[in-house]
Amino acid sequence: NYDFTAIRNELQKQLHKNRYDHTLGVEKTAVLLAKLHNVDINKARLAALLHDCAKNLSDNKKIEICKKYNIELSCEELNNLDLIHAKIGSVVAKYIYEVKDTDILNAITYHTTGKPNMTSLEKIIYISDYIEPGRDKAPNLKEIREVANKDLDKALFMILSDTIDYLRASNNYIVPLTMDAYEYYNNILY
Ligand code: DGI
Ligand code: FE
Ligand code: FE
Ligand code: FE
Repeated sequence: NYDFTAIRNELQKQLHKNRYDHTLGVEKTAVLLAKLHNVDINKARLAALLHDCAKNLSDNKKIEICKKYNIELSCEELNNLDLIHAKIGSVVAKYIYEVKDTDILNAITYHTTGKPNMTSLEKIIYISDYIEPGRDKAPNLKEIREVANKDLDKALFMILSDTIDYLRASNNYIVPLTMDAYEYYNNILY
């Protein structure tokens, strides 16, 4: 019952060309993973399409939306507004695109950091964001793509691990939720 063509057209207006192309790559990958792992395909498609819908909003617009919807921001988030495009994207999906499904909204909210105990849909969006065909810079992509077809938890953990390594190496602030997700999946897998 969602008009995916209308949503794509709107996103094409809202996003830079490279970001729109990335979005279509995530859509394709998420649909494929949904089929392989028995997840609702239309939910995966919608979450994938909207996951970065707030990515190219101006800083002022992001802050305006946070105020309007009472989204609390930590100092670190205020200093790195790109970190909150996922949270804001979820709010935009809810109030502008009229998405009501909380699994879809959460998949958008947690697509950058991950979190402990994710649903299959949340994992698929997190993983698809990292492995879609347009991505080529991250290490181990070939292996992670193969693992993702068989084992979502394992692929998720590989991405969390590589992301944390990368953030440490570049002296970047690490969101507590990213570490929580890493610890959680490290515990249940190993
Ligand atoms: O929006 P995308 O570029 O498609 O992807 P994304 O929303 O997953 O954002 C990717 C960036 O987010 C990537 O450069 C790693 C970064 N990131 C993920 N977890 C953390 C983080 N950055 C910081 N500073 N801290 C984190 O915990
Ligand atoms: Fe993103
Ligand atoms: Fe990501
Ligand atoms: Fe993305």
